[in-house]
Amino acid sequence: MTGRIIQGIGGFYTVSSGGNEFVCKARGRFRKEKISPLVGDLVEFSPGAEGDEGSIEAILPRKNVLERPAVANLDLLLVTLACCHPQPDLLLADRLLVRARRAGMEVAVVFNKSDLGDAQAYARQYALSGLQTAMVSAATGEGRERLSSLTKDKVVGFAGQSAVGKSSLINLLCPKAQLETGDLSRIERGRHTTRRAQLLQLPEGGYLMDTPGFSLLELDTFDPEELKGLYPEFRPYEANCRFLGCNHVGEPSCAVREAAEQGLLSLERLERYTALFAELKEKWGRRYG
Ligand SMILES: Nc1nc2c(ncn2[C@@H]2O[C@H](COP(=O)(O)OP(=O)(O)O)[C@@H](O)[C@H]2O)c(=O)[nH]1
Ligand SMILES: [Mg+2]
Ligand SMILES: [Zn+2]
Repeated sequence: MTGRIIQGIGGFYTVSSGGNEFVCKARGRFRKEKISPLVGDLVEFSPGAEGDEGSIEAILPRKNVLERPAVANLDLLLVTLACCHPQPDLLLADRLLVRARRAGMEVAVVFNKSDLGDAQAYARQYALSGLQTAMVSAATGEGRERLSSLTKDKVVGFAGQSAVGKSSLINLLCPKAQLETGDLSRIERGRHTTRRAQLLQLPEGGYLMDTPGFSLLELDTFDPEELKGLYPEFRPYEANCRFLGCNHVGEPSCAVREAAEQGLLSLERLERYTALFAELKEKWGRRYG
C-alpha cells in the first residue's frame, strides 16, 4: 500500500492512506542506508496484522526536503507575518522565501492579525514581486476563504516568527486540530508550543503543517551569484541590464534597479536583496576558512 507519513515519534510513523491511519516502523535497512523517513514522505508500507504495527518498505522519491523543521514534499510554504504584534520582519520573510525557493517549493505570503492593523503597504511589496498574498485574521475569520483557496488540496507548511499566529491560522482552517497557541511573553520565556513537524489532514483535501517559530535564520552558504535566480520578479528586466551577469546590487545602468525606481518592482525588497547578497558574499568568501 502507499500512503503519506503524517507524524513520526520515537521510530514510529503514522501513515495516512485512503482516509485511514496506520502506525508503522521503518525497516532496518533504512538505518543501514542512513536515510530516515520524514513527515511528508510518500511511502510503500505493509499494514500490520490486527494490533501490530506495520512496516515502511520504501520511500518514494522526494520532490523537496526542508531541514528545519524536517519535512518532505511540501507543495507550498506559507510565509506568515502579523500586521502588528509582532511587527512584521520582512527580512526574515525574505530569508524564508529564498530558502524555500532554493529547496524547490512554491511560496506565498500571509499577513495575519488584520483585525489589529493595516499591512497593505507591506503586502504590496510582495504582490509587486509576483507573489500571492493573503490578509487574514485568525481572530475574526476575515480572509479565511482566500486562505483556503491558497491551501486547497496541497501539502502546506506555515513558517514565520513566533506569535504571528501560525497555529491559530491552522486552527481556523481546521478546527479539529486544536493546536495550542501561545502569547508572546510565554514564547519569550522559551516555551515553544510547536516542537515537531506534523501534518494535519483537511476534510476538504490537503494537509497543513505547523512549524516552530523562529526569529533568526541564516541562509545556507551558497554562491551569491545564485541569489538573483531566487527572485523571479527580476527576470523580465534582467536582459536590459548593461552588464551581462549583473547582480542588481548597484552596478551602473541596472534595469532591475530602474524598474524598482519606477515602481514596477518593490524598492524595499530590492534593498533587502542587496543586504542578503552582501551577507552571502561575505560567507561565501570565507567558506574554506
Ligand atoms: N488579535 C489577534 N490575535 C491573534 C490572531 N491570531 C493569533 N492571535 C494571538 O497571537 C498569539 C500567538 O498566536 P499563535 O497561533 O500561538 O502564534 P504562533 O507562534 O505563530 O503559532 C496568541 O495569543 C493568539 O491568540 C489574530 O488574527 N488577531
Ligand atoms: Mg505555534
Ligand atoms: Zn541589473
